[in-house]
Amino acid sequence: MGIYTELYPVNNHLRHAELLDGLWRFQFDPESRGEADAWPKNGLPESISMPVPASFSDVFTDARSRDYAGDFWYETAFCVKEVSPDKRYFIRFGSVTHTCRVFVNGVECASHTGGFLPVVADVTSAVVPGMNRLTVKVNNELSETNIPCGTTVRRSDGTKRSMGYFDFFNYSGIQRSVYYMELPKRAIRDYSLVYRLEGSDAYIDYDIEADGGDEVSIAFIDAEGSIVARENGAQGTLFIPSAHLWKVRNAYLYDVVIELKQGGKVTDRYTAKAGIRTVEIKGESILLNGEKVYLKGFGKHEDADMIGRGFNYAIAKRDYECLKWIGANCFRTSHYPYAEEWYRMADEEGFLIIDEVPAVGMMRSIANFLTAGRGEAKGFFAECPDIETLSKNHKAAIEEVIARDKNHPSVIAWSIFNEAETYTELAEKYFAPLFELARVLDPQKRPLTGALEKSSSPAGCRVNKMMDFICLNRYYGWYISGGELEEAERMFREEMDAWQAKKLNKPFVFTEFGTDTLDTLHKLPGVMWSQEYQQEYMSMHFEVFAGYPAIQGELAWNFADFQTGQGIMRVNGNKKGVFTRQRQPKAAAYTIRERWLNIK
Ligand code: CKX
Repeated sequence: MGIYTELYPVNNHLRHAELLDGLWRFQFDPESRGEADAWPKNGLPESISMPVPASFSDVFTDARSRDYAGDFWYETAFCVKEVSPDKRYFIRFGSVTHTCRVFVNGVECASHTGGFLPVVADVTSAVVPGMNRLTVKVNNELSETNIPCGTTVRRSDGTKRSMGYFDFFNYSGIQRSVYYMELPKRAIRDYSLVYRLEGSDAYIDYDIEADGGDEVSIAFIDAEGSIVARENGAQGTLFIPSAHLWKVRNAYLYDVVIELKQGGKVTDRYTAKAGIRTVEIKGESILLNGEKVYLKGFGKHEDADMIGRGFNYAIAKRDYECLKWIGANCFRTSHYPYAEEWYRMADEEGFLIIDEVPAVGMMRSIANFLTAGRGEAKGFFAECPDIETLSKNHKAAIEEVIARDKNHPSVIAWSIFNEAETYTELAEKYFAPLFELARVLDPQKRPLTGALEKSSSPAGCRVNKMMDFICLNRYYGWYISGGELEEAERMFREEMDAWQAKKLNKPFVFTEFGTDTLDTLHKLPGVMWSQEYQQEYMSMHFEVFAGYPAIQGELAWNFADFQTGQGIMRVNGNKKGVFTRQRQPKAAAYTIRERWLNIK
């Protein structure tokens, strides 16, 4: 089955999972002296307290700390009651942004590159009974060889400044929950489920990976608590007659119980939720359980006041309530995989997710939104200093996101990139093996896509042939013909006619369209940045969408206003939210709601 991110932590009499969230110790290390000075062994010498999970930036009141780039350290302690030869001990971080090394009692136990997927440290050989010191060295510098792409420069005073080739603040730190886990020495490591429907019956091909155990079993339990299917063996097929299907905004979840026995005794048990559903692309349609589905929703960010990109249940819950209120059924995890809790909540609420890897910024441009919005991208791959390392990190993200999210019914597609160069031979060569990899790795063979900016034109794009459905990010009426909606509509239709003429026989989904809008500005007639203009812009798009049957989804940009770097085009962030950063509706939210509640 490939790599493990260790299964999402669960607690039962055989598995122990303890949250280490709270106030940790924290220290910047601009001269990178922490290792030479043995901080992992001796402790952080001048630390301050820092909340986990949260981005570090917005808790500070000075700009240098907020914008810090370089090495920084976190430290906490955890308790191991007894060290048993029958157990293995782990620390599991939801993510550490962007690279890290993990030490327990001064011993290095793991390192990881990539800031949006789990970091799992097997700390078995480093723990002692009683209190243990956990130290994490983090680095948040951006480069062209890791994703998301960007660059790190030095200011005249020698301090570092990271500049993303992307339009969101480079929030970093320990932004997701951290668990201390005790697992049986021989444990259930991974499982995958693949669904086939025949009439109202479901067949579930399963594959369980467990340490040295062939006495493995799996059971599906329905909402009433009855076991509806059970099989023994690491691989096999479960059969559920008259199965309850997981449907859009009408989710039915079964409990899955996987057990590992040794000598007739249960030695490990893993429990999870599962939703039975199929996803496929047929011609110009997206089918869920064989039925057509039209995607309505947003590109989002993990972004909020104070906590930055830190996961917070209340914010996620509010977001789902706003999504329900407005009539959405889908979102794209632009531009990186989100905290696992988002997917668990989507599974429960019946939302569809286009799961995106953090491959954003493959375009050498700091004001990338202008470059991409106007189709003026000059290319990236030809000058990338080390394309092999970039590709290795990109592949690792694909591998890890599929390993982590493959069993979520909410995940209906993988997005391999956002707004990358796609119109050169180099780009084609770069992306072909990545799409291939994703196809091989996903047991459910979900559709693959990538979000195309304006330079990826119907005539020039060489990557859309690898995609099962085509995602377009377009800004007619904003970056192109801003304030001129009639002219914008004409140009928009021209491009759509050109796509239509290609007869690709694939669905199109708009993964971005929107206008920066100030929640304080009203103007009649509408002008750019006013709430009225956002409404008119949306209405124009809805008319265009209706004219092209291949368009099978509309994910507006963005769900909510979000923080970006500073610049003359950004007023304390990107204001394309249909909701404010505090999750209150702008006027366009009502226009959209009126439409989406009426699209069945
Ligand atoms: N797309 C066409 C990527 C997003 C930006 C969005 C914007 C751009 C537009 C480029 O991350 O926020 O400019 O609003």
